[in-house]
Amino acid sequence: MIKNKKILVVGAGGFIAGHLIKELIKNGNFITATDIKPKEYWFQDFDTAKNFYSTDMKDIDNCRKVTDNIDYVFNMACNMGGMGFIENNKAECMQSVLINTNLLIACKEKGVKKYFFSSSACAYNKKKQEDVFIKGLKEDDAYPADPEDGYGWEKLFSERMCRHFMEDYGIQVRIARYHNIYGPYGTYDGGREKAPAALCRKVLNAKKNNNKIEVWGDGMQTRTFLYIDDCIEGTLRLFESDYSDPVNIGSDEQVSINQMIEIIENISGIKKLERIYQLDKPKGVRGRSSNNDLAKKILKWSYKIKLKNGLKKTYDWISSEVNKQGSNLSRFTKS
Ligand code: GKE
Repeated sequence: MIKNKKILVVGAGGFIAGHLIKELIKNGNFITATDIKPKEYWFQDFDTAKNFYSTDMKDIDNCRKVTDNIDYVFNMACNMGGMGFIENNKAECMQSVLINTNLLIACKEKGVKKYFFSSSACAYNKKKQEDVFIKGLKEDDAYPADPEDGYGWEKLFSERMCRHFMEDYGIQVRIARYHNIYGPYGTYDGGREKAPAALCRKVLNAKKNNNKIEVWGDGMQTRTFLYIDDCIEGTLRLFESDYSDPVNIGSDEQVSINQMIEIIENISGIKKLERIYQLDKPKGVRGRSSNNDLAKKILKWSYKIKLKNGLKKTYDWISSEVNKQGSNLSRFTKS
């Protein structure tokens, strides 16, 4: 367990980082938190973490300012979202490479000991994800390189940048490839949302109007989805391990989008909705799953929360948010 350390979390206003900071504070660490979004748009608030900076970490001087007297850095920052965002903002997504590169340079200058990089399943070779149900992707399946356009290339390039900073300058790096993380405080509207939250929102809306649900693609495409609590546990175990190559932090509970919609319909108690399949919408790969053999072997970690249980918590949270504030888009649309 990481305790009593001075930790910089970059991308602190985002979904995963918000949950990570909560856990790090609980374990008695001193957090410096940065995000490009103004603080009122951060997904979670942390009054107990004294140092907040709303600043652009693509700028190396800003990276230098916040890495003074820091033990560990978690780089959770990138301009991203679900397929609806990354398919239409490739140049924007690629620029996140500036955050990781400048942050590593600053860490090297300031003598930061250990560095975490949040990579993604989008780093995997697309050609290995062309069938609906595929064998879980193993870490070596990222090569030969053919990642998701834009966002996936940034993640793969930044993984290698981390590796070379370790080889050449000795900074310890830890790299997780996240497989579609979902849960409360995740974006559920405004264009950056991923499928679990988007479909929860759509089922909620369908209850209020025409009992129809718009689905991107034919609904046969498959994914695995990891609940946020499992993600944080796996992330902290990886960080505390001595393993510096990329590791899958994901689930191997592979479902089609149609199957996920059925799970959400059962959670909501609504009768079966009429599916409207939008074949022109962003679809990403045809099939994806995470092979967790390496995480089990080196981290003694695997996910615990089954999709139906995680979706129940997510659906209930989104429902309460929508009822509380209408759709609280303001927090999710400010970039
Ligand atoms: N976002 C969204 N919204 N996706 C939908 C919807 C909808 O209303 N309806 C169906 N889908 C389908 C998409 O067409 C895609 O085939 C699948 O759900 C998953 O979409 P997603 O969650 O937006 O994103 P992907 O899993 O394809 O890719 C994401 O993977 C993550 C890592 O696993 C990336 O967008 C990143 O968020 C990240 O790299």
